[in-house]
Formats: sequence, C-alpha cells, structure tokens
Amino acid sequence: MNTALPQDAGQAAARAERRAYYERIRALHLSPLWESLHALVPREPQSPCVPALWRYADIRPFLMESATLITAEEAVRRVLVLENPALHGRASITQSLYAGLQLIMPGEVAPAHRHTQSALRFIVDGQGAYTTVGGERTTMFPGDFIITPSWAWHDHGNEGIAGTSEPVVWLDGLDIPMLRFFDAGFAENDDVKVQRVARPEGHSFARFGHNMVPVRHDHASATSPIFSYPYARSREALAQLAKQEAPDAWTGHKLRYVNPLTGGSPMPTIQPFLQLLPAGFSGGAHRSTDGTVYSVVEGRGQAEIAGQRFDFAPKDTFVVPSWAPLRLVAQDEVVLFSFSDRPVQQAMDVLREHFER
Ligand code: GTQ
Repeated sequence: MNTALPQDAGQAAARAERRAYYERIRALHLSPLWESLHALVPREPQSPCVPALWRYADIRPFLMESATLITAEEAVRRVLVLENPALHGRASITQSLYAGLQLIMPGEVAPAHRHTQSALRFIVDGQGAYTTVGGERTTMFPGDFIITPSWAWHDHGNEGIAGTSEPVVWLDGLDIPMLRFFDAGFAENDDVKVQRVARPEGHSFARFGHNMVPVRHDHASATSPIFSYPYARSREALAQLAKQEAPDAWTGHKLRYVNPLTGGSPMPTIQPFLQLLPAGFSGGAHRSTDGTVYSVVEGRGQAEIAGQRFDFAPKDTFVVPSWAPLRLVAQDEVVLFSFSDRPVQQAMDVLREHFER
C-alpha cells in the first residue's frame, strides 16, 4: 500500500533524479558541493579527534619491552607513536601533529639523518642521552625542550653522565601530518652513523640564550638559533612568577618559548609552552582552535576536556582537540609542557580562542 502523499512522491522522484545525476557526473570526477557544503564550511570546528590521556605508568613497561625486540640502530628511531584513538593508523595525535615516546638505552645510537619535518624533544624520563643537531651536541635532562629544525642533520645517543647510565625517554613532537598534507616531505640518511661534532656543547646557548645575540651573526633560518631550552632556566622563571603575581584564571602561569631573534615561536610550525598551576588551582574553561598536546612534568591534577575528566600524574601525556573546552585543576603544584600548531594558524589568521567567564 502506498501511503505517500503526491507531494512526498514528488520529492522522492526529485531525490532519485539527483542521485542519478550524481552518479553520471561522478564518472567525470565531479561532485555536487551542495551535498557537503555544511561539512566543508562548518559553523565551528568539528574535529574528528577525541581527547585522550596516555598514563606513563601504563606505557613504560611496553616501551622498555621494545628494547628487547629491536635496537635503536635497527629501528632508526625506536618510538611508540601516540595515536589519537579516533585517528587510528594515521600516526597523528591531532590532525596536524605527530607525537611519540622515543627510547634510547645506555650505549645505543640512533643514526644520523635529516628530514624536512621539524621535531621537538621534551625529555620525560632519565638523563644522560644526547642529541647532536647540525654539529652541536646537547646533553638531555628531564624537562629540557630541544629542537631539531627542518633539514638539520641529527643523531641521538646515550653515553650516560657522571658514571650513571639509564634508559632515556623523550616525547617527540613533529609536524609529520602537516608535511604529509602539503606533500613536502624529503629525507636522507647521513653517510656516517654519528655526525662529527663541530662546536662545543652550549655554544648556541652562549650566543643566543642570554637575552643577547652576537652583533655579527648570519642565522637565516625560520627556526630558533637556540636548540636546547634547559628546564632549570624555564622552571626558575615560573617559580619566580608564582611568588610574584596571581595566576591567570584560565591558564595559571603560562609562558611560551620564543625564538630570541624574532620573539615569535622557536619553530615555524609548532609553538611550545610551559605553565605552572599553583596547588589547589581550579581554572576556568577555555577553548582554542589549536589542538594541543600536553606532557605533565610535575604534580598531579585533572584535565576536564569536553566534559570528560582525566586524572594526570607526572610523565603522562594528554591531548586536547581543537575547540574542545579545557579546564585544568591542580592538586599539587603542577608544571605542564605543551605544544600546538599555533604559528601556522596565526600565519593563516585563523587562530581563535575563547575564555569562558
Ligand atoms: O628522532 O628523527 O618520533 O625522524 C619520528 C620521526 C623521531 C627523529 C620521531 C623522526 C624522529
């Protein structure tokens, strides 16, 4: 029995006619914008990413097990990729960013290579590994933020310090999905496993790291000339601020790392931050179009992301998708490192933030 009114029958016929038309134009690789306009030009961001937290206590045993399966040298980079649960198989923690935990055991070497992807390292566990970037070596300590600029030769190793040797784990943050999007990825291996060290450790920090820069310098890169930002220095700034001023109601005491030559982000595609939340801090909800990856350095607390509560502890990693409201609560005094694709959104003039009152 056909209960459709003549009007409905007319609409069904029109829909069938459209579908047949879509089929015909598909052969010419054409598609009707009007069927997808709302999804293509959404009223507000509709990120496919979901909030997620990786507990270091859960991950560490698997990370250590990986060292029994493969050497750093064979792996080239022995990393467990932190994949957004909604982006399985895409090696992405947000649509634009990659994150992973890299392990280097005492005595191991991760051989020299270079690529157009920019990388940051944030040291999570252990000390005494090094990375050499463009001929300068830096020793890694927990909380240090280190940059590998686009196309810079880099190798990592773990020789230990002061007679100690321990596994070292750091968080890798790269713009891999962005470069994949732009089809702009190039890479090559060096002829040697370990590049020649050309300058003493601390050289670039002496030249650019003290609010002074050499009068005659020829640094032409868009990436900061400082490639290691030691935790001791950044932490000291936060400790002073926490004593001297009230925290921001949303973000606590939050600083962004800068390129000393420009005052802008140290990396062209990624902006890193470090923030301190006083013990007992209960922040307001805020959202931003730059999806952000957080690494917990000190203290326990909660991140409420889009209404979901995540309890965090030191060395945990969590991700806040674009435009998801975030509220931070600190049980202890908390220090968080974070990074996002903010410089790219700023260059495109599309960054939006909202702080709820
Ligand atoms: O250390 O060079 O996590 O090339 C992914 C790709 C680390 C690295 C990653 C890389 C590296």
